Amino acid sequence: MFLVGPGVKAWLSGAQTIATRLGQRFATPPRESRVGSPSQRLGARVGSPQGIGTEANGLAGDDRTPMDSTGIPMHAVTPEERDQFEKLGFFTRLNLFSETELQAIRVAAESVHQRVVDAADRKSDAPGPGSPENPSVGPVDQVDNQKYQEILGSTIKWEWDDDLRAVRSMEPVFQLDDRLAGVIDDPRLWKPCADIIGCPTLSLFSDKLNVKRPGGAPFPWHQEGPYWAYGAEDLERVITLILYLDDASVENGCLWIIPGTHKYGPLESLKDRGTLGRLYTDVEQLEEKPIPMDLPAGSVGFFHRDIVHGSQTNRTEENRRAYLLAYQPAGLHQWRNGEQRDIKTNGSGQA
Ligand SMILES: O=C(O)CCC(=O)C(=O)O
Repeated sequence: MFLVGPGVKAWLSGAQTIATRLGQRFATPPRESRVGSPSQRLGARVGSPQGIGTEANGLAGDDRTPMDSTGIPMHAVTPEERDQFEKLGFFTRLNLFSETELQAIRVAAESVHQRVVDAADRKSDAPGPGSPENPSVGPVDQVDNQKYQEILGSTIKWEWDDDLRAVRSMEPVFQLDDRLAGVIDDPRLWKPCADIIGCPTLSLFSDKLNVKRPGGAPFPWHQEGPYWAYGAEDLERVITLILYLDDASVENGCLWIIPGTHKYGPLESLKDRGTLGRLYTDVEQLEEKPIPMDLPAGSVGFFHRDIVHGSQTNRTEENRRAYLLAYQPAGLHQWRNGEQRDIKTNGSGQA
């Protein structure tokens, strides 16, 4: 059965408007897709490991940016990082979170995943979708080969393959676990974003947990900007990041990005990929080459909302989990649920 619920409909109609507005901006003849082609392995080298230091994370004062012993703000963006962000649309920082911290975040992620699956399974026994017995679990909306469901206040994207019975992504998710809420307030994550967007205090725009199980499906090439355009209050000042909870490799489906593509703004979408094609980027028009963001667990990639990115199937036997956050200036509302969640600038982030 083809079901599209109100949430997904609103999302798609917003995306359609954007796709229509973009029109025929690029007339370059199609070329072979480059995912999987030989690439520069910039991922592990472009980052700078400064700002690291779980133990050296010393927060000065209650309500201020953490300072080092000389009064310089910690976690601040370096001129090199800023320059790279402007030119290429991203920078990375390696090993920002320790194994102990990561383990706590993984436990939180798995507990949330289990709650969602349990809630959905209980729902399957209930008499029909959206039943009053369980209002926190909505009906399944199927769009092309993807299934969406509202569960416990989160939009769940299920794995394409029903046999996996796993979630691909959940957004928002921090409301389900305080340990994730702590990560959002971690200055190692928000401070570089505050510097890039030039705003000292931030609010959460979106938080998303991507649980890529063995065999987990790819994410086609896309940009975040067109997804977010119709729901953001200050799209120009939304910045996003990926925190890897597991080592991310080409084999297990790390993120791939196409450096420099943020400069184009929203790009033309795919015409022949069903309803969702409007949200995927047609990469045949691009000269730039993709690179894998293959980084160790605990590393973070900060990237521009319009950089083209995607990922491949997890072809290993291990999980490839990641927590993705997007920040915006303080006082604005989240994308999915319209609620306001300002960043606590005294957050330690200790999960
Ligand atoms: O986690 C991944 O593999 C892809 C993430 C992504 O591009 C997204 O969630 O927008």
